[in-house]
Amino acid sequence: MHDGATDTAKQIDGEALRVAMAHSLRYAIGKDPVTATLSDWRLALTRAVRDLVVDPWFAATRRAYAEKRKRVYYLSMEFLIGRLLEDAIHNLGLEAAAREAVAAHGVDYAALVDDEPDAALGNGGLGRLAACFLDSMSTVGVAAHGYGIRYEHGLFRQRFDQGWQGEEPEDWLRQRHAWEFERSEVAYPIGFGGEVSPGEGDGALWTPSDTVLAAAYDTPIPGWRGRWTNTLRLWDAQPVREFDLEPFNRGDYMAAAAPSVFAETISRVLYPDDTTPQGKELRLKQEYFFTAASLADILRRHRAMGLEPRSLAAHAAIQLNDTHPAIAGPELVRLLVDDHGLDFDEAFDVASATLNYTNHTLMPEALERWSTDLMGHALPRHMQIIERIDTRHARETKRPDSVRIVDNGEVRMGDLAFISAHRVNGVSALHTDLMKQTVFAELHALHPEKIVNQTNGVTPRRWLYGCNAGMRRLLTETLGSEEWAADLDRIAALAPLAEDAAFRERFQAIKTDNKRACAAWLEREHGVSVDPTAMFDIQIKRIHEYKRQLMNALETAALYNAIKADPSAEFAPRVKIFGGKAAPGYAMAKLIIKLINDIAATINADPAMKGRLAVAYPANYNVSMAEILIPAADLSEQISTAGKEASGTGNMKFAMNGALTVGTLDGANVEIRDAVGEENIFIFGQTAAEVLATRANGYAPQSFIDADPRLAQVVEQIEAGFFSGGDGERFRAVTENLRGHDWFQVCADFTSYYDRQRVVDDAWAKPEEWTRKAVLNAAGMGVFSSDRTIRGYAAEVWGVTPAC
Ligand code: GL2
Repeated sequence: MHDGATDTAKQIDGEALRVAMAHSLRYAIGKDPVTATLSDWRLALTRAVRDLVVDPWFAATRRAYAEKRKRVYYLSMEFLIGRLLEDAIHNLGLEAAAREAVAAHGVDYAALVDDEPDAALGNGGLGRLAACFLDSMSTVGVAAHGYGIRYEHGLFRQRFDQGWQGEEPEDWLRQRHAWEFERSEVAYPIGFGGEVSPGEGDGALWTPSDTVLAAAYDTPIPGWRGRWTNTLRLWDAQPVREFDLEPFNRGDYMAAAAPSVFAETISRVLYPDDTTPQGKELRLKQEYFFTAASLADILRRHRAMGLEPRSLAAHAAIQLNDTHPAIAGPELVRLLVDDHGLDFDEAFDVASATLNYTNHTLMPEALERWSTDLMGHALPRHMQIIERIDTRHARETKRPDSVRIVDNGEVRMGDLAFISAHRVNGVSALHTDLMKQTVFAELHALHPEKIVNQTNGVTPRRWLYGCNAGMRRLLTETLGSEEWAADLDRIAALAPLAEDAAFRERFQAIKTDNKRACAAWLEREHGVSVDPTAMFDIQIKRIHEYKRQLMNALETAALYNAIKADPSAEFAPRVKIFGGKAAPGYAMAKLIIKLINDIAATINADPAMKGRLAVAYPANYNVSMAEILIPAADLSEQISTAGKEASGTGNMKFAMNGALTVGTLDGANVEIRDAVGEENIFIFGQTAAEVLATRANGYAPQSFIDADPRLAQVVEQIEAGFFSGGDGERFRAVTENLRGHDWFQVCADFTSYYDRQRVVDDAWAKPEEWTRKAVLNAAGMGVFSSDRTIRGYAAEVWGVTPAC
């Protein structure tokens, strides 16, 4: 591992960067310092930093060619990257220079960095994982391209109207995106619909009825110290011709613009559904659009190196991030057969040796299925190929009827992805085991070598070095250099220091500083005032019934009741913080948001709660908000119904920043417990097996409500409109569900959760002991660096050797 020796990033001092900024402001932005706005200055710094990325970027590309490196292509519908400027500055070791340069221009550095809009090209964990992987592939030196869609509008902006979620379009591209390079010469026609006629051999001639252009935009992704730099290539949908002249001449301007409207719709907006696909035609078109463009680009690069299409698997590994790009199997076969003249079997062998598939959820409703009508209409040639893949698989495995890709008038994309892949992976040990036992049980029995586990990770550059300056300094001083940021295993050296009182004190002081900064931000941006000495108990993630924000809200209300009933009782003073968006069409999730906000309003308005309990729900949770909240957390809520959260990644970010976890044995929580020790984490609730048994034995949530008066009281209060100004109707859907079905077993786990929270209270009462545990949590997090994850994929899925 490196210790600073061969860094390729050009070192530049503050004065040189100041000059570069002035130059960019003038010649790239076209502004003069007198009229420059904060955004102009930000763009100027971005351009100056981007210039410094270019040489290491070229160097990595040259090296990849010279060493004939096998390339990794990461196809993902989502890249939740957030802001890029500070990340690049940190990776390139430019922070001191950047601060000095910005100050020399009389601009506030923090305000400048904060001016960058979040690139919110993703919904949640899956998209953020893709962003962490980009950073890690560049840091460990895997020659890679990320491929996705350049959405004009990322994930919607959330606002609260009297506590109800409202949505506004997001427009991150309104200001120019100074990181990207437009590649107008790289554009591929992508067809839809139309007719297929037989061709030679296995080939066919597809004549699409509509065609759009996929145009490339490249963003360089520099790794740690610029030792390697990869490319994120996002596709923008453009019309093949801007407008039709004939209707234009007639004065029919709407008809004249029709071709560009159809084309541009494809990359207009990110679907805001997290885990539940809507089966909309536009979504299928988006999926095919970016997958087809990416494969065309991959094959072009392969040919440009003088290589035969047959040898693709030796030179390229393609990773399908969930089933969204699963059409890659049939598309690659189509290209190889129809355009390159391979026969079907040969083509399928190449495709299935090149493609790999990551599954991110077990919930059966989340596995994409497309009706054969829709697929046959939108992609007629692909429908033929899918049927052929299906028949071949059934024949080869001698299973003509079980496991069919095309089943009941639907194409099952999970099965298609599995069958088209060389390796299939789950994202935590538990998830991978459950995959083998449930969704892919039959396919696993037929192909026992395919499924492997690659437990998720997060990049320590953004999620520790970048977001927690205090911890960064402490770690660098303690570990002797900044290299821990690219070799997180070094953090294990903190473990013995958990016993050192002086060290604990410094560790705790950093947490307190972060909490103060977070409290000031909450007050300034969201108008909530909280006590920074109270425990910051945080649940931030998409709002989903299986994630059980409802259980947290019920526990909050029960704690409120307990404090009211006995004001002298000892509970840890807490600030409960929630953050997250609900899919706009997910009525129950939106109702849960309103309930949390109603409970918050009731508690925050009660003077008896002062210094004891407060609830904050800042609107519009995003990556940048996470970067403020995570370093300030004392307690991390990871309370999904066991067996439902494939991995989670927020759980890792919190523990890395010294928060303790209260959680179920779900997803990567299991591995976090193993890494930090059972006594340093608050596990509660049923196991995945117990959840299934409870359901199988005729789960009756009412019996759990009857058995716990604390839960019964809260449910009755909600029904009586206690938190909602006497409106007993508002949350009927919530309480009826709790008493009736309670699919995610909130009632079954409530008692165990409430009681565990009181153990958390006891632990909080012993600050030395709490900090000891917090240090041990951070010390155990080496394994949850996404660098480890990428090295795992490199060795076990892609067959590549990292360069760094
Ligand atoms: C998810 C899982 O729900 C989550 O547990 C996992 O950590 C991430 C990344 O693997 O993937 N699956 C999914 O569809 N979304 C996720 O966050 N949106």
